Amino acid sequence: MTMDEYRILATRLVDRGIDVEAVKDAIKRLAIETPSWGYGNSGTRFKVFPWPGAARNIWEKLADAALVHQLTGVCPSVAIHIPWDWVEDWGALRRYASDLGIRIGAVNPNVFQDDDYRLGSVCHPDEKVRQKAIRHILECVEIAKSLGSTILSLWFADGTNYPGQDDFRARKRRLIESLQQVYAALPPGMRMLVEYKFFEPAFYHTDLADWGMAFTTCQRLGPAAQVLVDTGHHPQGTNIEHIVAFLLDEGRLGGFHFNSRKYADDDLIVGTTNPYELFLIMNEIVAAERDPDPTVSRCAREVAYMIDQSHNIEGKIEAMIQSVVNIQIAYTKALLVDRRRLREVQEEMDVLGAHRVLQEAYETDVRPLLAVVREEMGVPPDPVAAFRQGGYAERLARERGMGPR
Ligand code: AFD
Ligand code: MN
Ligand code: MN
Repeated sequence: MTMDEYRILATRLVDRGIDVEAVKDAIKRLAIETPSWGYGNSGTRFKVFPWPGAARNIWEKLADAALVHQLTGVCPSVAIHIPWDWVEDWGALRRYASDLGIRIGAVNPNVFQDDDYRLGSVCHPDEKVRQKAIRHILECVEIAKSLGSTILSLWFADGTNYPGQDDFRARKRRLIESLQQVYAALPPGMRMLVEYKFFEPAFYHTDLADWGMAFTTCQRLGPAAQVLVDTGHHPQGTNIEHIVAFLLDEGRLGGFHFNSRKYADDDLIVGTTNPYELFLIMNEIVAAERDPDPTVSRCAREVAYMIDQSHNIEGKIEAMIQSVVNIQIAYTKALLVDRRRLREVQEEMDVLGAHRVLQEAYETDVRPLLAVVREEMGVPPDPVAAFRQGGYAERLARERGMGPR
């Protein structure tokens, strides 16, 4: 990108009445959390293709996350997953992250891989299994406290594979009773984000299958419980931006797990299969940030932008940087929507006029603007190119080899 391209774009934006400096400040404020599990080898149930240099433990995952933050300037926190990222000394991990210039973000309990969880965890028919899951989640609350984390990120694989296997309503009540025990242990300032998923690994029903079930569960728990929208967790054709708007208006949008889906929970790089949907999601958030209702505007401003992807055939770090860039592009385009004009044409019930206001923002190539913002932040104007030209992948491959499969 050249300065001439930026000047031409900035001039056009000013002509459209856009405060370019305010847009640049908003871009700099957008913090994106990367997941520790995105840096290690991962795959599908068919195969894990090891990647040369992939992180082999939490220390290497944090080092890779710090590199992504160094090259993008907007990824100061890393979500961790317990027990995958278990360490003896949480204080040492917190200091290690801090020395790298990053911090630990959301803490994700794992109540889907232990053999005891074959028939579920917090919804399991056996009280002893439910209590085991609750104890693990409570332990994660303590870990979050010792790491200075303010987000407990909950996803449950709970569900059934056959009609009649279990009682839907009994499972719903077990879920609420279990989560009420966790909610009671949340320290002030910590949020519980409740994630839904319409199927997998349960194939007949999932206990938290959609946004409505997660929303209702959060309402039953209390104000520190909010919904986590994983963009890969919806049936084909779902209008995710409408769900986002509804949750924002209720003050219950806690955050995202960003990825792309073509058919199911494909965990692909966010913004690659449907960048328009990502823009429309960001458009709802940017609009809500300006809502006169403080519940709505505060919720929008506190959204946790977290990536949750599984890079099966591509390099982990490059994929993560590309994800961050794609999120920044969508958010920047959403900042360019002429909201006053949009409201005017909506009130005039000018159907296509209103649609074109969004299109005008979406069709704007914002890369020159992002390049200048990055230079002002002291990071490379093209972080993907910087990674590819920096020799990082080759060095890590030499140092780490192929890692665990
Ligand atoms: C899987 C689940 C869900 C969860 C993630 C991390 O589908 O998205 O958030 O693992 O535990 O992708
Ligand atoms: Mn997720
Ligand atoms: Mn998922």
